[in-house]
Amino acid sequence: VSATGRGKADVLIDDETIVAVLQPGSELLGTDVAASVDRVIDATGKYVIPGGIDAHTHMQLPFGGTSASDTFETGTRAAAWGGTTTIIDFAVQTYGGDVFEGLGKWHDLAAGNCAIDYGFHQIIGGIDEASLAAMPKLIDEGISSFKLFMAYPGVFYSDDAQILRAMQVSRDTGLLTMMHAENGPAIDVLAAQLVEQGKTDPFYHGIARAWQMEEEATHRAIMLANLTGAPLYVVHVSAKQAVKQLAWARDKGQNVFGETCPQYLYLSLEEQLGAKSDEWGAFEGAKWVCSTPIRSREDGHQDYMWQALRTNDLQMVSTDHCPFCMKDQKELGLGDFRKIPNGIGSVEHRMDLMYQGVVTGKLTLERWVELTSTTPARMFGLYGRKGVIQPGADGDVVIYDPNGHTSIGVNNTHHMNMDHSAWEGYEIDGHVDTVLSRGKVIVDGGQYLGSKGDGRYLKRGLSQYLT
Ligand code: DUC
Ligand code: ZN
Ligand code: ZN
Repeated sequence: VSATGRGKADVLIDDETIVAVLQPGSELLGTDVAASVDRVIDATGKYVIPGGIDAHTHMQLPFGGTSASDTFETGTRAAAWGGTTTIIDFAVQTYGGDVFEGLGKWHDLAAGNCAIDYGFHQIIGGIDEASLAAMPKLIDEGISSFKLFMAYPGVFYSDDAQILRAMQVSRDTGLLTMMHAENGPAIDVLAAQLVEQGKTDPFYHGIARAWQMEEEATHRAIMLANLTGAPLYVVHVSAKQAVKQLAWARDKGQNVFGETCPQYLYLSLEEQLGAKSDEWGAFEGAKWVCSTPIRSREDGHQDYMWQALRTNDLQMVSTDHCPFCMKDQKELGLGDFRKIPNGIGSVEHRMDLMYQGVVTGKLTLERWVELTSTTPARMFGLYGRKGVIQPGADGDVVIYDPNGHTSIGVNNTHHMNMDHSAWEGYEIDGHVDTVLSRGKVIVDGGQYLGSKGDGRYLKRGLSQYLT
């Protein structure tokens, strides 16, 4: 299955590289291919797809007084289990810090530890003369995109003047501007007022981060991009109103893109409000605290997201994988939702959760591949090597069994370094059987066969969606 069609074929891999896609039983240079190879993997009755590309992860991210609980080692291994063979993580520069020092730190964390190939985006958490001057040089480092935050004042936040200046660099260089679009200063006021009223449960996180805050920031980002001519990619879109802003800008011809995440397609504020456990009481809802927040099902956000994926008003699905344990991490926010570290762990489940869109008739098989692999490769300058099964591409191949079954959750031994799962109890029609990373079988028959350090750093080119 590719983004553009499906058919029966044999995939021939030599060492790390796909060298041919052949009609079944065909001959190559007069030899019977199947008889002359070292190993045959029989994928009869299953889908052979390009390995998943999760273009939004945060391994080991320092956040909210703690750090995301998956290391590059545990997080990329979990990704491999779930049929993802490439991640693009976010290196971090903070206010007053040096961009290349931040990047160097991320290289140190990842190098030699990853199960699958990885690239980086650069978070610019402090726009000043030094970081603006450094940004164009990121391209030589294989980094063709940077992320700004309209949220989190005092942490990663950029004001409009800073955003404008960074977008001018984006326009001039072809670096893709990625935006966390939420009005952080207004959200922080609402959040403080809720806490003052004694509304401290996790559910109020989503009330403070109202859809108006996302729609407004998305519109502002679009207009700043329009003015400067910067290409814009809005991350983790969760409000239907924000999607409408993106669609409006795209319909005018602006080079704007949107990503959503599985949590915004499945999880809801209503379920978070109703969540209670013996262990945690209403604080159970902390498992689903992330930003942008999960939103009301009654208001139709989830249905709208699925539709937008069909109609290409949204172009990609990434996870924003940013896991925290309940113990010692999420529980920092007991009594004050503002102190719950924001994030959900899903890197292992994205391919399965999105495949359910195929099972339920919301997506075609081809669209599934496009949203999870091919468009991410094109968007972030990896296409040709990644995101496609064709001669010359890396041998990143997943064999997916539509007749298999996957029970998700920590009690079903997920591989992420978390003491809970936001997805506990989800039952998947389908199963990741075999995963190849650059020709090496790293997951097969329920066994992990890879090793730490298999994954290499990917220098990315410019986005293939630049106009
Ligand atoms: N959102 C999250 O949920 N976690 C990390 C950062 C972010 O923007
Ligand atoms: Zn974000
Ligand atoms: Zn993120």
